[in-house]
Amino acid sequence: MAERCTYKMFVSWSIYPRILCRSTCKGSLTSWYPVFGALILVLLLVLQLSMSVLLKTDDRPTDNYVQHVVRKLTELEYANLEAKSVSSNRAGSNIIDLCDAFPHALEGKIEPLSLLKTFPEVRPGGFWRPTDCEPRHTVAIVVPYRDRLEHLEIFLKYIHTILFRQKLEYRIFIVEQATGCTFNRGMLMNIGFLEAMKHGNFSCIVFHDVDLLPEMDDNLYSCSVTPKHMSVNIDKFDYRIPYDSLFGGVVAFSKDHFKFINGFANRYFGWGGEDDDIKRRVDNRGLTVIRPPDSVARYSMLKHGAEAGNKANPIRYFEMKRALEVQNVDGLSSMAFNPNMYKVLDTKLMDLYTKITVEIHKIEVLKVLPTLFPIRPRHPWISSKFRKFIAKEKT
Ligand code: NGS
Repeated sequence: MAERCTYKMFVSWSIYPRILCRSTCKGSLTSWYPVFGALILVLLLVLQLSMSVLLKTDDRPTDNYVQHVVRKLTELEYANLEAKSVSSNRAGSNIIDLCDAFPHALEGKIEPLSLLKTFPEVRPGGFWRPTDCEPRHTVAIVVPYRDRLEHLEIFLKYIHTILFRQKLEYRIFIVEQATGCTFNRGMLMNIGFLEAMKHGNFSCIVFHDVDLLPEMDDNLYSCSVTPKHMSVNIDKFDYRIPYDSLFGGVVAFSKDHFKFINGFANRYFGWGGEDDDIKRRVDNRGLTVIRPPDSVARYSMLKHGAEAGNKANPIRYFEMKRALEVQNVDGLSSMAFNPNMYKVLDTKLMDLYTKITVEIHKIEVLKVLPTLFPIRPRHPWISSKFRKFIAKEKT
């Protein structure tokens, strides 16, 4: 009888079996079965609830999946571009067709000979567009700069050579920070972006360090479906990426993506951290970084000693901790909110580039942030370091 009772309880999963077998079950474990049944039901409910909460808080595709899709897209982009590179220019036609997506002039490795070239076809301000076809991309190259004339001269020759071959409409903006304040790479890029938009309707912006020379001309200086990290393999690091999330050197953003992430953070004064910060901004907005194939994304770095004006930023790691917390406050948005953060001193059209000289006002930059250090320091020694730093900042 007891066996029959057990069977009934499992089949029905309800409290009825207890009523049904009240007369037959003899005060043994079986009398608890309805309680067990109810408990299991409650457990199932809790499980379902927690699953739905988990799914709700992270309903984005997993990183692995996104990376897989992006890798596929990159491969397709590079494979198809070559396939599509059949010349589309019809002889004798007045209509100018779109330039090839992967122009024939691209040779891969850049020969040092090209450095001897002069560029009479570049218009003042460093502007050029092909005349034999309609360019597919309108690109602003923005270079943060201070006191590296010998690098600038070499850089310009390399970059113009490549951009011609890639049949892009482009303009080069060198954004020079006037003396008097610690170098601020991120903010110079933001200023370069805002100033470039005054000179043309660029759909793509490439942010470029002046000491990096592209080695391959098929590393396309145009924008992809997501932000692109172009300087992946640098000779200085033996053509190996030093850490996986590196996003410094040369990066390309569509205009809309750059606005979407609120640009670079302005609060990094001195060397380091601003590129790691923008990578966090990109991730935080659900964008995935795309990279050209390893054989293409190769750069040489020009040698330089440590600069007096660009010492490592001692608080970069602390600032990185609040990267996401202040993403909406610190960036393009704060520059619109407080126009006193910088001043454009001069805009000059040079033979091969547009030179924008700016003055950065550190106090105004830091003023727009909620507080300097909202993160509670965990260790007393950090705390004293903080206090000293804040005291120094306020003077
Ligand atoms: C990291 C820096 C980045 C920098 C990268 C490579 O350590 O800003 O090295 O620098 N991050 C921090 O300091 C937090 S490189 O050797 O190429 O000048 O871009």
